[in-house]
Amino acid sequence: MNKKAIKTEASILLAMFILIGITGIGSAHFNFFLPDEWSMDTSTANEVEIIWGHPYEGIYFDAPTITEVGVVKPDGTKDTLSTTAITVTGEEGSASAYKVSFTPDETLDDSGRGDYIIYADFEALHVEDEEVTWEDHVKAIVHYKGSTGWDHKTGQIMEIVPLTRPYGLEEGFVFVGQVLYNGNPLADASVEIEKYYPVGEALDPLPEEPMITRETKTDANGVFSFTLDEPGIWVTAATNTVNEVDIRGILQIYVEETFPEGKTDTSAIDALSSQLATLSDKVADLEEQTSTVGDNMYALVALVIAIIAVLIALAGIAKGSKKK
Ligand SMILES: [Cu+2]
Repeated sequence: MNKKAIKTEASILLAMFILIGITGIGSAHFNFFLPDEWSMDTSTANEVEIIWGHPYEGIYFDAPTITEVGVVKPDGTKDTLSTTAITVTGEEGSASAYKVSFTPDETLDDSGRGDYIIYADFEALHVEDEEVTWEDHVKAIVHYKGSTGWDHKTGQIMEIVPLTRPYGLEEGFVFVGQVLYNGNPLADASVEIEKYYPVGEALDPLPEEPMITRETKTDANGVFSFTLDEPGIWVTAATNTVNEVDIRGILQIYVEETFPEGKTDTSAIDALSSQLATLSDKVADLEEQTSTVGDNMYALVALVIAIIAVLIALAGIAKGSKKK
């Protein structure tokens, strides 16, 4: 092999390493839920898919074994649920997943109105490619009419308890949560944050890894916060590494598309319009007078300037309300 060939081979290898780095081989796997509905109006069955993969990129893998799956009801009691095996199709092919279904419990007080926390615990799974062993404990809050129970604890070994009510949120809200390990606040823990995109809807090309999976840490009381800057489903995962196993508490948060539009406040426009009408009348008066008194020319110029200012203000308000 001549020198040139060796050089070419070396450049190809270097290019491959760079590419592997960019495409994010190191991006995080998460177990996550996809319920039919995040906010229920009727006491009907809510089907929940349970998927293992990269929620941002829409890449799915065969799901790890579930040890327990259930729902914490608004009164704090638990029902376990049974899983059905399903197949989901992601960006890079299909994978085994699960489905569970729950219905609000109408035998409870207030006909079962309140918050239902779906939770699932998984067996530890070693992922060769990423040289990590993950053991996930996932939860998500589904709202059914009443607002009691969203802060209930599931009692999972690793758990994120929301301090901000995790629904009725619009983009721009700040989310605050607390991480518990064995029921005690976990200080200085890493919390990863990643948005879910339906298959085929992620940015193409993908942004760099730090923009796909964000990270923050818990304070001395196990508390963390971050901004929900887009509508959709968010996956947050707190990690505690014990005996080389990454034990994770995962909480999902749903952010509404947009809040319904309120009535437009037109009071400022109305006030300026009436001012404009008054000024126009004065101009008309002055025009009559200027034919006889030349000194009033200055007053006329001042009034015209005032009218222009009011028109600019009106244009500003119109632009502002359009933006909303
Ligand atoms: Cu991964």
